Amino acid sequence: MAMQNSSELEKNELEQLETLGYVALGQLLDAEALDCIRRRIEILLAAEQNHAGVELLDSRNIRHAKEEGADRLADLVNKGAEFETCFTHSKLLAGMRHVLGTNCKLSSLNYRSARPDGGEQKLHVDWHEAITAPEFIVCNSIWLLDDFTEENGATRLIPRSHLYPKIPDQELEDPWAKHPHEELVTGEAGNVFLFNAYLWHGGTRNRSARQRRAIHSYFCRHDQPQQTNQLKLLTEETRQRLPADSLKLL
Ligand SMILES: O=C(O)CCC(=O)C(=O)O
Repeated sequence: MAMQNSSELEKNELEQLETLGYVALGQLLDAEALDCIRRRIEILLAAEQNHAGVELLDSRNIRHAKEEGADRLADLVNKGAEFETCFTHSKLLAGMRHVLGTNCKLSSLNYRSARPDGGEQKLHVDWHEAITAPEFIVCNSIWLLDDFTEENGATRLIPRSHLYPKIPDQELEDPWAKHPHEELVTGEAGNVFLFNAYLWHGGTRNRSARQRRAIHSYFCRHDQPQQTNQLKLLTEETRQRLPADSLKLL
């Protein structure tokens, strides 16, 4: 693991990221920012309809199959200034750089909402294999746009599993089943969790009557292809708006 220490995260937070595979970054979105993001998302969902999420590719660059029970939006970099903080926040970058090295870049910035009675996923990692090299290649974060509770489809994760030699599909008889070591990511809207993308994780079923919304800000090592080709998709408007430091992350 690259060891980019940063004053933005405490030593114990970086240690937790290394040993457990995830860390809570705290409340990084205030009520006003949350409101702006939620309103923009409503507008995008209404505008994109069946096309929502079409830019989404998996870790082998294959178009993501539509997920029953969940709504998706992709390429948020080009879809509003509201989303900028989700890939430029200094605490997020400190965590990403600690795992991936200083020159890491944004791989994709997407939205996912678990609809009532939907959202259940098998345990998986966000890469097609377990870690094989001494360094990690991808790292993810989840930005809570609603409170995440035991009932509403909070993400589950298995602490320390980023170091396992196998991925859930190879190791588990039933990756959909409840895992004895799973923990739920719960917290108030506005909180952010950064997790090593090799950590076994997945959405759970939303048993509430309301959607459970989140943004995933996913990074990769500098020498890796991005999940969304950010420079190819970059619009002139976004290029003009973003400061040089943020553009570098793309
Ligand atoms: O939104 C969530 O709770 C997890 C989503 C996830 O892990 C995925 O879509 O790969």
